[in-house]
Amino acid sequence: MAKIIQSACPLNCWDSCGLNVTVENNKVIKVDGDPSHPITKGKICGRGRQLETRTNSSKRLLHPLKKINGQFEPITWEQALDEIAVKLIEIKEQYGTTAVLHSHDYANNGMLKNLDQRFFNAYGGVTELYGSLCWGAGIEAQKWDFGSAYSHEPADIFNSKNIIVWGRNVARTNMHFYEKLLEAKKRGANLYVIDPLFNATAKIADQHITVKPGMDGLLAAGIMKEILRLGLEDQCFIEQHTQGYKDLEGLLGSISLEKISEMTEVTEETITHLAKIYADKPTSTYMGLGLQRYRNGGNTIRLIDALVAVSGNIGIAGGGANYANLQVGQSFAFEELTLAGRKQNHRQFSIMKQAEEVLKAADPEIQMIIVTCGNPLTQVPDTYVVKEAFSSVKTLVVIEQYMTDTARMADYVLPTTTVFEEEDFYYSSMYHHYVNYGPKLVDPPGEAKSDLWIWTQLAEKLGFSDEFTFSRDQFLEMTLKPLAQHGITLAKLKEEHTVELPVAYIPWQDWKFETPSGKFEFTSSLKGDEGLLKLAVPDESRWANPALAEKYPYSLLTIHPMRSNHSQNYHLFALKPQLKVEIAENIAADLSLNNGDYVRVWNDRGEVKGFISIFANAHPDTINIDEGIWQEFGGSVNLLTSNKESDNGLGSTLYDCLVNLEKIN
Ligand SMILES: Nc1nc2c(c(=O)[nH]1)N[C@H]1C(S)=C(S)[C@@H](COP(=O)(O)OP(=O)(O)OC[C@H]3O[C@@H](n4cnc5c(=O)[nH]c(N)nc54)[C@H](O)[C@@H]3O)O[C@H]1N2
Ligand SMILES: Nc1nc2c(c(=O)[nH]1)N[C@H]1C(S)=C(S)[C@@H](COP(=O)(O)OP(=O)(O)OC[C@H]3O[C@@H](n4cnc5c(=O)[nH]c(N)nc54)[C@H](O)[C@@H]3O)O[C@H]1N2
Ligand code: SF4
Ligand SMILES: [Mo]
Repeated sequence: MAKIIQSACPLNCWDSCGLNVTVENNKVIKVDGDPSHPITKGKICGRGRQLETRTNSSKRLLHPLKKINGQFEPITWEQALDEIAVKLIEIKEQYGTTAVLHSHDYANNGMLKNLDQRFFNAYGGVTELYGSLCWGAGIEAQKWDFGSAYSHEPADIFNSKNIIVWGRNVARTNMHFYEKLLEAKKRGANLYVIDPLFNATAKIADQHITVKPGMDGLLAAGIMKEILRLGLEDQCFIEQHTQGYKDLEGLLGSISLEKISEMTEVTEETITHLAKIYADKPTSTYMGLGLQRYRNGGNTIRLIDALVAVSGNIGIAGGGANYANLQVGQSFAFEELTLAGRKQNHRQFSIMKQAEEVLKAADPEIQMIIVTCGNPLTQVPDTYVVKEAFSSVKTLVVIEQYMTDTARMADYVLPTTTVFEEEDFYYSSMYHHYVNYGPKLVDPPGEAKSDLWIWTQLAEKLGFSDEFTFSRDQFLEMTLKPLAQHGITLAKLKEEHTVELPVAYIPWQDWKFETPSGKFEFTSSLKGDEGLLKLAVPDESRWANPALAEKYPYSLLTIHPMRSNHSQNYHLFALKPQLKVEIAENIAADLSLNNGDYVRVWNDRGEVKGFISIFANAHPDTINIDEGIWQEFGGSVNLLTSNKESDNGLGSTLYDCLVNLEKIN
């Protein structure tokens, strides 16, 4: 008999939905939304529904594989784990444990996915990645300004008179926030969308403001200039709760509004209009992650934070500089779970430049890469270099559900479970603050095993099995310890399936910031001279590099796909996916291109080919190709992107990318 069981979406996504999963005869039949979830209320997206296909697909990896003479051969788990363990022991003895690189991302939001760190720490400490391809520049920026990156609770949007969605593709990437926007509009709020693309959220906005990609920091500076000129700033907040205001005034005085309008390609009139909207409080700002994936990404977010501060929209209902919600992750204990104190050796590579670092590494050279929850061959910038690096190491181990571009390169591929085949709980530090429980619903196919099982077996072979003699429940309980005082236990989570975490609904309401000064810092006291705000521009722009802009006149965005979570769904589509090159109308006119034309897009790093789709109302000279597409379908788009880090070192510059384009046959 079919049964419907509550579960959770594990995907790296703003929404962290509650699911209702229909199971019959040890098989997942259907994935739906859980109507009782307080935020996601029974609605889910296509990626969530596709978890059924992700679980049942005949393309699943079913057996451990070893590459022998260039071909994958199935081997037993015993052989695979024995051989990997022997290599790990030899590497430790000969080169030291940091000769192993752990390459990962966050493809699964399960708490127990963090146990990979426990394994590597107990092994002795490997080369780890720091920074984030995703949101790194902005998180660091808000740490400098506020002390941390916190968002208002979802229902607070109904207190906003004006809502600014700044570079977040809400209708596509954050569907439950989109529903809130529709409701807020119905209740009378005005919605403004600032984005180079006329996306589905822009379509419901009262006004869509297009901006030259990467120029949002300057736009924020222009809006602040106008706020000051019109005397609309919040004097009281500035005087009592901020530091570095004089520096900010100096910076704003160093550039004219005319120049800002020229550089941002936004009219002076629009900038003045936005100044009035910010002053007509409460105005909330919801930033996306796209707008900080530039060389100047840290400064961009800091200037937007400064705008929210100057206009007095911090710590008030209906306001906020909403970017991420780190309060969620901070609710749990990680020390005991990951055994951070156990590592004896330590080396870090930036996640952006991991490939370049592998190629450069000496003392010790990288002997082995182990990949978990990531597909670097499609997702990490500068794919040529990633390919070179990942094929240069002696042993590449990839723990995967599918034969991805990265898995294809591996020496060992270890088949792992999907969400419904193991127990865990799931959360996202991006939007809402509810945690969802996901029980084990079905057995994995073939010989697929959970990541935790793999770590446990390897730990035994390496002589630290004691660190893994805990049940799943015991591991989960470890992380929930700080929540016991709030009555949140594993038993409660299992019973209720979704539990609200004790976080601030309106962050910074007491205006006590987590910065060194305790104030909002226009000039960060964490960083010396580096702490001053700057009017920075993207590296690949006519302002920073006119010669490059001459050769490559178009800005390339590679935003997140509608129907796939990054690279996870393309191979499961009924129709073979194609690479779509979306271009602004002026490019189509200049190059006489029509929908469906086959084109080559290139720069000094690489090229991809695909089919034209003309994007109405996009900012001039802007191109988009959705990210995530596999090599066999025309990818990776990261053949074109740069592995440079953002200004503050912790973010990517994936959208800071100039290209050229031509029609081919
Ligand atoms: N469908 C779907 N949803 C997803 C994901 C997915 O892969 N697919 N991934 C999830 C993950 S991991 C993340 S990080 C989030 C990301 O969520 P978002 O931040 O919404 O998505 P991105 O695709 O990173 O950024 C897209 C928006 O930023 C705009 N943008 C780009 N450059 C600029 C700029 O310079 N200025 C301004 N103002 N706007 C700019 C783009 O035009 C686009 O509208 O989405 C999550 N949700
Ligand atoms: N050009 C460009 N590049 C981008 C982006 C962009 O906007 N443009 N976005 C960036 C962003 S925001 C992010 S977050 C990253 C995402 O980068 P990744 O996290 O690397 O991308 P995914 O495709 O989500 O997942 C990678 C793999 O993890 C596997 N996986 C899923 N669950 C599990 C599990 O439980 N265990 C194991 N071992 N594996 C699992 C999946 O099968 C998948 O193949 O990409 C970044 N790259
Ligand atoms: S991918 Fe995001 S929106 Fe879709 S079901 Fe999962 S959590 Fe919900
Ligand atoms: Mo992300």
